[in-house]
Amino acid sequence: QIKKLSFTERGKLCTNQMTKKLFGIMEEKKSNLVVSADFTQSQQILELVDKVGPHVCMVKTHIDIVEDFSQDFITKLLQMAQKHKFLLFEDRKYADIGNTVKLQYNNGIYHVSSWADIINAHCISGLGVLAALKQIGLEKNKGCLLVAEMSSTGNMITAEYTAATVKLAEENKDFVIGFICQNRLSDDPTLLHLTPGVQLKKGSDDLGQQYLTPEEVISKRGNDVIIVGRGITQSADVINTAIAYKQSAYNAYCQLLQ
Ligand code: BMP
Repeated sequence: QIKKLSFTERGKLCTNQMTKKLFGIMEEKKSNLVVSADFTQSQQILELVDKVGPHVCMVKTHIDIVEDFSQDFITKLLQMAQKHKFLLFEDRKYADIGNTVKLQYNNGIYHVSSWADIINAHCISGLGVLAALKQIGLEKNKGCLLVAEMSSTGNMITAEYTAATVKLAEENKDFVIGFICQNRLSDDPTLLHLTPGVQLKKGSDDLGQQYLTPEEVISKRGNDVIIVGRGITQSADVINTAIAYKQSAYNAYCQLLQ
């Protein structure tokens, strides 16, 4: 049986300010739900986050799928984040050599480092990717998640790769706040386990995505946070569906409390 500390207790143990902040939001809103706002029009994203904002600890974006990107959109997104008290996670999965990743994070048209609280990375290219992201993110008090496992069928991540990623996270807790994963990978209560590939019913899509239920992800597998995209965004009743996911993930976590 997996046992967990409460979000508040875990927050107290954190020296990383971003993790502390996130645990604070999770406790206050009783939410370990992240919504993945995978729409291509900025208005759709803003409407979605205004509805689900009160129920999520974080909103995940793929900023490079937005067709009408503008600075004004970012300004409004930041206003929503403040209004509803959630963090912004840009799911860019940086994976190149350090110098390139640094430019991708800081420059281009998106200037991700100026607005995203949290980003993520594949450490496939070695230590440079993390060193580069840290050079920019650390002084801005940003956080980074490492992709340690994936939800998609046939993904090429091996157990050795996952273990090496966990080691990197544990050695870089000044910047790394946890993992994108399918299973609980570290006993360290200050590292977060965030799991995508979640719907209320187990299943799959037609392009290799595999879904587990919130109960399976949180209480059986011991992860901390669910990331839900289409399960919420394609629902006819976005608000009540978000509430259903929030309650199911939160109740599943509460069952594990020591
Ligand atoms: P959906 O719930 O609609 O399947 O969306 C899942 C989201 O999580 C997508 O934005 C996807 O890019 C992301 N994701 C994933 O599905 N599996 C992973 O292993 C890692 C991800 O970031």
